[in-house]
Amino acid sequence: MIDYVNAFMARLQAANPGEAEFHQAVAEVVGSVALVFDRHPEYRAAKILERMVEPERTVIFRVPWMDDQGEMRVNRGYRVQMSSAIGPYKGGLRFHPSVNLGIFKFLAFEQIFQNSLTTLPMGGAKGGSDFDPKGKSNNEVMRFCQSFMGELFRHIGPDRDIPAGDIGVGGREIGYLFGQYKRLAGEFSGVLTGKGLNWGGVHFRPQSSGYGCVYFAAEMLATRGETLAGKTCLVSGSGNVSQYAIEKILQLGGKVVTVSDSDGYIFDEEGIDAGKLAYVMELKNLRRGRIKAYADKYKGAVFTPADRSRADNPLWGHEADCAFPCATQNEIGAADAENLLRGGVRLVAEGAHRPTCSEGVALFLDSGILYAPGKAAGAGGAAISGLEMAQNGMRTNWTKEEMDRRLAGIMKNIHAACLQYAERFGTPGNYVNGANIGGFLKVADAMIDQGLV
Ligand code: NDP
Ligand code: 2IT
Repeated sequence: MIDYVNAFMARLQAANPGEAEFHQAVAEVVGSVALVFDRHPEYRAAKILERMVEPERTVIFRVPWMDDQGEMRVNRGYRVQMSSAIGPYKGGLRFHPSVNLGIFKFLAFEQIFQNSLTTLPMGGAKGGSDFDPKGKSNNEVMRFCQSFMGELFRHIGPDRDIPAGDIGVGGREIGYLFGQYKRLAGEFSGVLTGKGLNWGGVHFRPQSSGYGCVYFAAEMLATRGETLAGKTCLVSGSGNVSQYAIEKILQLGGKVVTVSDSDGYIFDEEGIDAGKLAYVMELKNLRRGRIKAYADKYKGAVFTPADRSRADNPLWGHEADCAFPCATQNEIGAADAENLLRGGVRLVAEGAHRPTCSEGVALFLDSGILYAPGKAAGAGGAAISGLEMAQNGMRTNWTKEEMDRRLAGIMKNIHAACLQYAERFGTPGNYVNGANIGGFLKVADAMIDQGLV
């Protein structure tokens, strides 16, 4: 089997040169799925993996727009429609200067498995642009979104492809994108998720990714007879996922001592309480400020600027019980993983997609700590998006309590499925194998049922 895995990866790298994040994501899945091929050669014979790593469709387009000074600007737009085996394409839009085709392929590939794990009928996709919303006025963001949707609308639809938010795309951007889709398509439909509450959105979508990640962590701790109460937690990022991960950790009695953005991180030894979290939400969501301001307001807190020349990020060097990486891919390098283990971390639950590098994942798995990959622990957002699609189709409106109950139930089921598949394929307690195999089998069976697609 090792020969098959090596040959598969060599072919993938040759066919997709320079796409390091995509190679990394596929390598992990191939490693897990090899356990399935050992017992079920029919999946290998049907070339399921070979088909899954080839996007069904990729669209790359020009996005021209005008800034407030009247200057012409141009960015690049992307949509990678990776798989529609179990439902219409589904996945977020990311607006960030660091993106490229390889990053969207990695994210769209991850989304196939994450969406499959939710048990809801959604395929996998991802898209976005190298546009940076930071420092732009609302009008600039609106003009950009309108131009972006001017092309994207041809490729999406409520039964075809349903984008959502991701880094740099929140409620404001979804509103502008939806408004433009509605004009161009001439229909009011559930084409995007993360919509406003009074125009088709669901209660709880903003909370869902962060809350879901902490519900998953609580399930993991329960397998060892523990809870989050009294645990010290490191959280990275200060956006949508981080904010609500912190809120839920606090509700479950944990203590959060870090928060970050791309400029650096805050260490608050006293803990970020509900009042300080409200300040972070206001700073980030309304004033669109930088996290550094936290240390000006709360004198006990220390801001450490990001230093990309260092091999480690000191945020992960603090002593703690649990870590919740909720910012971006590869934010936990090998040195960070070592520091986390040295600092006493016993649980890592990923809110972001692949925030831990491959060496770091191997270290966590070897150490025997509780480690959950983002495709499982971060699935709450996708799950609630799936319910938003159902709500739109039924022209109904579920209550907040109903959504929270469903979210907790879905995270519990994903947790149980990960453990069950890990056990069945001979690696008990390995959430990486459990998530990859559980996500894979449902999609693979659908592909076999549907013939050569
Ligand atoms: P936001 O844009 O709301 O927040 C992103 C946070 O991460 C910000 O604090 C941002 O800092 C920081 N960040 C982004 N890029 C970098 C970088 N290159 N280096 C350091 N910090 C960075 O995004 P979300 O909270 O929605 O997304 C966070 C992660 O969670 C992503 O990996 C996303 O794919 C994943 N995710 C999102 C879901 C959702 O529903 N929104 C669902 C599941 C997963 P700054 O402000 O400086 O850019
Ligand atoms: O990464 C993610 O799960 C998202 N950005 C949200 C996906 C979705 O369709 O809601």
